[in-house]
Amino acid sequence: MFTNKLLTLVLVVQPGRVLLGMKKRGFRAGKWNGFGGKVQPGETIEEATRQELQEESGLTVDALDKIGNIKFEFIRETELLDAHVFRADNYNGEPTESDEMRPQWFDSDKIPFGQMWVDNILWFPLMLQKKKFLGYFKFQGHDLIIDHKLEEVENL
Ligand code: 6OG
Repeated sequence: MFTNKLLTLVLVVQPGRVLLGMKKRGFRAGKWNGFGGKVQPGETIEEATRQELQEESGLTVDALDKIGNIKFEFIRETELLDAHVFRADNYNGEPTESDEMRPQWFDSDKIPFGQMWVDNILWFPLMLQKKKFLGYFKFQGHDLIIDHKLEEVENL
């Protein structure tokens, strides 16, 4: 039996730069990523996205654009991750380090892909161009993609 885990991921983008967070603890520690996490029961996906962004970066945002949906499967694991990806082009507040995350701006042409989940390098270019996409990535362990699909779509 496969179970589905709903996740959110949000990228805060400014002209020429993107805000990423270094995860400080948990089994995903040591990687730069957008902000996000699990959708809790009773929460909408957008509420969860705003909540995680606020907790992890200190920022609030007005408009959130839905830009992608990515399904992650891990070989020999039964939990599928269903990540809803958003982009925010405006924000309020100042990026603030939390117990969980250390936020930092990166120039759009200097994204630290070597220290990110390996799927990011494939879909970041679409995200930066405001193109919407659907993705599927099958991982062996945490560092190897053994199968994937990525397509640009008009609507999500
Ligand atoms: P937790 O709260 O569950 O954080 N996430 C991934 N992001 C990318 N780009 N690739 C992956 O490859 C990922 N797996 C998880 C989604 C979940 C956060 O991490 C992201 C959520 O924002 C497998 O520790």
